[in-house]
Amino acid sequence: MIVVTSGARYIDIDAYACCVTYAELLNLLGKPAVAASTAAWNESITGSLRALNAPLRTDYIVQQDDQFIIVDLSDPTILDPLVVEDHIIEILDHHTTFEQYWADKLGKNSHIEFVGAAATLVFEKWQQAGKAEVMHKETAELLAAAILDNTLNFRASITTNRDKAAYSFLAQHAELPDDWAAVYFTECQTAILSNLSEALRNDTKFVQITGFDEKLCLGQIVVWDAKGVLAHELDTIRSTLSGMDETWMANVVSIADGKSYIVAQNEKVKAWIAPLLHITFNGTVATADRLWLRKEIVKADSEQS
Ligand SMILES: [Mn+2]
Repeated sequence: MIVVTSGARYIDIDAYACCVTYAELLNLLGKPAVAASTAAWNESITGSLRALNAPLRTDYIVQQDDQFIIVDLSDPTILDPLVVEDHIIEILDHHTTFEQYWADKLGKNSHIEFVGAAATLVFEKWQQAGKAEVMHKETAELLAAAILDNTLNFRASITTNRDKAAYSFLAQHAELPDDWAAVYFTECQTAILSNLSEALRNDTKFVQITGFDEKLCLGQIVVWDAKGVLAHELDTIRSTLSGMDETWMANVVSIADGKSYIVAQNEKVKAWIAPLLHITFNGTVATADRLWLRKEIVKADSEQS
């Protein structure tokens, strides 16, 4: 059996959609596959999407001869605990850092490409297999949501024309309404605010930053409109992240106004992020003139060092 899976701690809609829809494609092509994950699901997997009941196994027992495909992840230190690393046969991801590691191990089966969503890579697999036209509507909807979410409604700078082309096909195929982005992201925001601490903990990564001995605890939430969140929830953001690590920062991504709001308290963190994003702090909050994804911040940091 081929097990399609992703990261250990939590999965977002991109990882979820990739696991489910790639396993579906492999089965369609006569290769027995199962989507499986032991991770928590974050708020980007909305109630409406969960209600589609895509088959993602949370209780899968690994067999000795299972092989693994990793999607939306390439950091070998945070693979789902299901994974036996030596049995990985393919990677589809869009994060930086481990390109050479997997190229050495997997050769042409390592597909790490800097598109906006890993879901775009999976969609292209459907196209290459000549199966896109027979895709279920629900499958198209999951992939479309993943592309919207990971590209922040195409406003993130990592967005490529490949993401736009994939979304255009998928939205039409799933017959999504024109205002579907607002509908989707508003549902995400409502879920996030219903338990902000948990949402933040489920979307926090510890990243190595230039000039820091310790890793930075970098929380991120993506909402439709951040203004209310910042007016009422700053204390929650502060207490949640400072409870995880002394060296923390939050990236509050506001899609409707196309901006990132950076929250930080530690002076060293502020002194690092302010020139990197060309922002100025007013107390603990700084407003960027554009959207930044966490992975874009990490990339910008590595490029200047
Ligand atoms: Mn992704």
